[in-house]
Amino acid sequence: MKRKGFVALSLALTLAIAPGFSSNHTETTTVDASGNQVTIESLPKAKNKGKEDFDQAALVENDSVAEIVNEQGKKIGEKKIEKNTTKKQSKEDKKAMKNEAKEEKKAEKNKSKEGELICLFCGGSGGGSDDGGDNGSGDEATRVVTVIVAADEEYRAAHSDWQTLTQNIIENADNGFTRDHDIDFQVKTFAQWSSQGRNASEILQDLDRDWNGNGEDFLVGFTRDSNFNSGGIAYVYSNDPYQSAVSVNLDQGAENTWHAAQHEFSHNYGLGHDPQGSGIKCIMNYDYSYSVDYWHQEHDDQIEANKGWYGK
Ligand SMILES: [Ca+2]
Ligand SMILES: [Ca+2]
Ligand SMILES: [Ca+2]
Ligand SMILES: [Zn+2]
Ligand SMILES: [Zn+2]
Repeated sequence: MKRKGFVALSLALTLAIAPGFSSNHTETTTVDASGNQVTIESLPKAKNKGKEDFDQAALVENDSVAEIVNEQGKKIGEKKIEKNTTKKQSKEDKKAMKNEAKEEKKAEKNKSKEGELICLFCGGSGGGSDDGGDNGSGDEATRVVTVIVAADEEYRAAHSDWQTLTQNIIENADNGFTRDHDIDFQVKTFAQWSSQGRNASEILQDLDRDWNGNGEDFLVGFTRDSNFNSGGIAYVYSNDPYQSAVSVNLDQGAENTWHAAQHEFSHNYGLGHDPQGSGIKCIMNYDYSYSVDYWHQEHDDQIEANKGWYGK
């Protein structure tokens, strides 16, 4: 599907390809299909093979019903999504999880103190002044953000259960957002997508042209296209985008893919990367992207600051 005539424009406006500090790192500034000035960030593929399948049902924060649509945008079915909170039902449990995560982070911070002594340019909270933790105030309302999932032809061919699988990936990817930022991602649409492009950036732009504009907060693609030369890729916005925020994840099995999805959603909130080798434990550091599900303090702050971009 080709809906928009922005192709030539976006290509013409591709401004720069920065060399970056690692061979895997590419950064491109361009304009997306809705006219946002964006940076494209890509995540290398995982080094380790994570779990291929989910061994338990994902934590689903709320009931919802999603539409299934074909490549032409025509509704061809519905999928009921049921709340599943068997792992942590109560507010108390939620608090406990949050505190555990905070403790874990603090421990990590202390561990990396020695590192900070020799790392003059690590920036930020080197002075040990602590963040005072948790913005204290009890429960604010959870912010619900909506998602359209688009699975490409290669992905759908490999996974007859692609709707359940991608749903589980989103519901794992949002657990960190819910725990640390009270943001609940809900899938509203499952779309059939035909992916085209010579590399991950082009495939991201293809998804943007094909499927953006149906009103959800996030448009996320899942691909097995052989030209997709990355683990995941996303637009990084510097302010609230005009339309859906876009990312694409490669099929790397259940576990690696949900980590990538959480990383790419974080880019959509404006987050960049932490320097590799810095020891900063954060999903935005390539060294930990496939192994942790939380952010370091400054990135937490950035998500809080940009939370209002999406949902309500
Ligand atoms: Ca979830
Ligand atoms: Ca959710
Ligand atoms: Ca394709
Ligand atoms: Zn990234
Ligand atoms: Zn970070």
